[in-house]
Amino acid sequence: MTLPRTAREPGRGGSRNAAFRWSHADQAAPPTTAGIVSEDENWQRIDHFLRQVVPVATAAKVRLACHPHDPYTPPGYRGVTRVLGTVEGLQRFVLMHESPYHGLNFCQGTVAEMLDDPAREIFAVVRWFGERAKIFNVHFRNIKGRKLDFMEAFPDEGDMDMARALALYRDVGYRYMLMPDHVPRIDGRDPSGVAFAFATATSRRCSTRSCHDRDRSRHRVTALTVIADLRCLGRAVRDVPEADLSPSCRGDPGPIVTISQASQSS
Ligand SMILES: [Mn+2]
Repeated sequence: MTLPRTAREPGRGGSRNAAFRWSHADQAAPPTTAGIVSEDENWQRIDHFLRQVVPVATAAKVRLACHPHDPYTPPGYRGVTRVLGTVEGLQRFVLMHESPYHGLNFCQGTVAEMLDDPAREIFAVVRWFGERAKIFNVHFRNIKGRKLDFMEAFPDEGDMDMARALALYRDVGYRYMLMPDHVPRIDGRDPSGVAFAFATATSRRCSTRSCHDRDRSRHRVTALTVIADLRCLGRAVRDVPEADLSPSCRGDPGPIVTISQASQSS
C-alpha cells in the first residue's frame, strides 16, 4: 500500500512535494484489502509477531528496526486503526517483549507527522527512545507542518532544526546510521539521485556543525555515519576516506562508530 498522501504541492525551487492534508483527504474512503482492523486486533497481531520473532532475533543478535506508521491517521481511516502512528503507540511497542534487539527505524519525518508542534516536541521524543537505546536507524527527514497537515521538505527548510537533532542523537549515545529518506520531486537529470545527494550534503553540514559544537565544549567526538545514498548502504564509516569526514572530525581520537561496530562511551 502506498503511503497515505494528498496531492503533491509546490515546494522550493519548483519542486513537487508530497503532502497530507486531512482537510483535503477522502475521509470516507473505503477500507483497503486489509479490511477492518481495530486497535485491539492490531495490538494482538503485533503481540503475536513479536512473541515469535523477538526471541529468535535476540538469540541471533539481529536488531529488529520497525518503521512507524506513516503518517498518523485518525482511528478507523480506510478500515484500519494504525497504532504505530503515535508516540504513545511507539512507546508501548518498544516495551512489549522488550529486548535490546527490538527497536525502531526512527523516521524523524514520520515522528514529526505525529506531533502538533514538531519543531518544539521532536527533541523529547528523540531523547525518550534514544536514552532507552531503542533507535537502531534514523531516517533523517524534515517536514513543514504538523499532524494531519504537513508537506515533506528538504532537510534544511523544514520546521525541525536538524543540526540540533543530530547533536541530540549523539548526546543520547546513538551509534548507527543517518539515512536520507523521501525527497521532494525535482527536474533535471537523475532527479532522485540529485535530490538524495542534496539531502545527504545537508546532513553532512549538520554533522560538521555538530562537530564544531562539540569541539567548543571539549566533548569527545563521535562521528555519526551519514550514508551517501542507497548504493552505499551498509558501507562502514571505517571505509570512508578520512578526507570525506568533517574537517573537525579528522584525526580526532574519539571513536567512529558504525552499524557493525560497537561504540565506546567513555
Ligand atoms: Mn521513513
